[in-house]
Amino acid sequence: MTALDRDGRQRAAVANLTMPADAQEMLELARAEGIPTVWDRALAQDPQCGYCSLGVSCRNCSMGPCRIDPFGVGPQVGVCGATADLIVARNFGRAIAAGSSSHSDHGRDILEVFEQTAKGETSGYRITDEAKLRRLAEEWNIETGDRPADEIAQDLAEAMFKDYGSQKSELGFVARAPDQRRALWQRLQLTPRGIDRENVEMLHRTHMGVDSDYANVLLHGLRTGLADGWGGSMIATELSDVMFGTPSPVMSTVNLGVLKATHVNVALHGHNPLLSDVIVQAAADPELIALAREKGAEGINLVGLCCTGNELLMRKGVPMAGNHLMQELIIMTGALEAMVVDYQCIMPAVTEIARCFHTQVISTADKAKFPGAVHISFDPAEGLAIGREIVKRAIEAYPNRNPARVRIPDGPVPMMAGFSVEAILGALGGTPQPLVDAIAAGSIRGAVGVVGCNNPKITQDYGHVTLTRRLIENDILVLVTGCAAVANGKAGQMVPDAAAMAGPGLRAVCESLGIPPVLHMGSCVDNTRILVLAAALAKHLGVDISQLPLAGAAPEWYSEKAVAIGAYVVASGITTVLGVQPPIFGSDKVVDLLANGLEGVVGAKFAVEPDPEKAAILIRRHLEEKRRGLGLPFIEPSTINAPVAEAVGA
Ligand code: SF4
Ligand code: MSK
Repeated sequence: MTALDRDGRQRAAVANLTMPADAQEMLELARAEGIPTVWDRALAQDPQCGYCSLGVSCRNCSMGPCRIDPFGVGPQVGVCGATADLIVARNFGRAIAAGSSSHSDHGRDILEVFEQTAKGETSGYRITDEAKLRRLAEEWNIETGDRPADEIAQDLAEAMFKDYGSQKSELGFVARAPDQRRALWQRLQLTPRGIDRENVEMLHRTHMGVDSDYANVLLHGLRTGLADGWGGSMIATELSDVMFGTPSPVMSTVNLGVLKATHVNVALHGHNPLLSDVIVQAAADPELIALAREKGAEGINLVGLCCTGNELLMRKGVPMAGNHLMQELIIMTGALEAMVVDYQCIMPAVTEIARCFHTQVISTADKAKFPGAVHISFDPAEGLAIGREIVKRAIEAYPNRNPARVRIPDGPVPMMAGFSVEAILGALGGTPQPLVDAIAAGSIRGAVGVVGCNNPKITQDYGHVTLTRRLIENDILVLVTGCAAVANGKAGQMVPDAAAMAGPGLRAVCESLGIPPVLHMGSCVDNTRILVLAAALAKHLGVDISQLPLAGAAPEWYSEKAVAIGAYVVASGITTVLGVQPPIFGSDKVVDLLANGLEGVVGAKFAVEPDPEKAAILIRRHLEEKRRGLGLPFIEPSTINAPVAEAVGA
């Protein structure tokens, strides 16, 4: 069924916009109530600017803004003389720097609280995984012996803070990469030096009149991405494990059905686990549970959204309400008392839709305020008290709920999460050898990281679910993070029984280990776990990462962080397929370098393929090529071709 929006534009049927049934139900409700959502705003932007879509517009200085005519009739250079190649490369480089800065600033926030915790200056935090702390300290050449954990942690924090500066020639975690890769980075001057340094240098290079060689700008883009992947993001992941626990397999549930009509519902949204961890502690406080009962609720129900949700799901099994495009639809249930947000991927629109309900949006990071939200400033020294204050506010909102407007979609879906590298190696008996054997024997063709967001340009979850399904049918192990993980969870592809959906080789491996064919490795910053696993496999075999049958895919990406991830994954030697066209097609040279030339430089490249069915074929062929390079046997393509819509009941 189609309908017109407020301005008379033709809306698509909800089934064309989103695949999961819970989202379709809530989107129909939003339409019936005349409440606009992300899909309406996307329609209102149509047609989007063609210059910007091609990447050929520039507003880096006030002689501009400038744009290049892609048809070759109008201007072919900006006021300063910049060509389309340079403008596209500079825009791409700045997107990498923005994404890398976002992850790395998140990492620094964790690092600061880690240091304060080691000094005994926080409330509600502790070192949970001391064994991991000691392993990390040894890796960073910090004396461990029988020194107390807090002392070791302070030294480790000091060493990691230095990685943010510009004093070093190489980041600490670069030592994890195989020797061949490190030598290549050294030769190409891609070895990331300081996290802040590479990001700042990218902004400097892309100022008018600095780096005017498009290829040189793009190469620095790779270095900037590497500072994220092997720097800021990796610090975020590893220290989060030390403070909140290294994930191990855990069963939970996913979709809007995780909300409870009888409970005070609190959604934790964003990326940083610092505040949400203390909220989990506060929600278990008997005094607050008693207060919730006094107000007429049966208890307090915490649910996750986006990557804060993934952090909590991975470590504590907190149920997951949904991915990126669910953040407005969860408010439509009328059963959400509070949405607590930290930062990244929080649409400013959530406060507007919350005004139609009793939902309180509570912002917590001083660097991310939202007009219309209540702001409760996060302070780690008062972590637990702030967590309690937030939960109390949610409880106090419960009596304002209108029971007549409550509509929670049925049936949460079970999903398994918690596959840290430690958990995966643990399941394999402490060594990657069984995985190597399975790949060599052909039971597993290879492994692919399917990661990234939702984007209203693509039917929500369709790209993730379809690509993943085709890969596992072809005996390809899939590693997921971020919103891709949530999409696969909703589709029922992340339980051990989903092994039945896989090809015979992968199925047998999963059944023998009791694991799903799609492994949840965490949040966006946790893509570094995939790097660590790839590096461990390569080192074990004595080859470079680029020789392994691996690939990356971001079928529904939207964020600058995804561009940074793509940059470090490719620069680490893993070819990556994007499902949404990046704004680079205004320059044939940039496209040629990223989609072809890079292969000869870093042994990997980007590809763009919006159709996940075709992307799956492209990736399978890529893995076959890598297998051939290692002298491994060819495996026939799968003949299974199950309709993915059935998997989600759409
Ligand atoms: Fe125009 Fe050059 Fe200024 Fe960009 S940097 S806005 S292309 S003059
Ligand atoms: S939350 S960056 S929409 S994966 Fe990490 Fe999802 Fe992408 Fe945000």
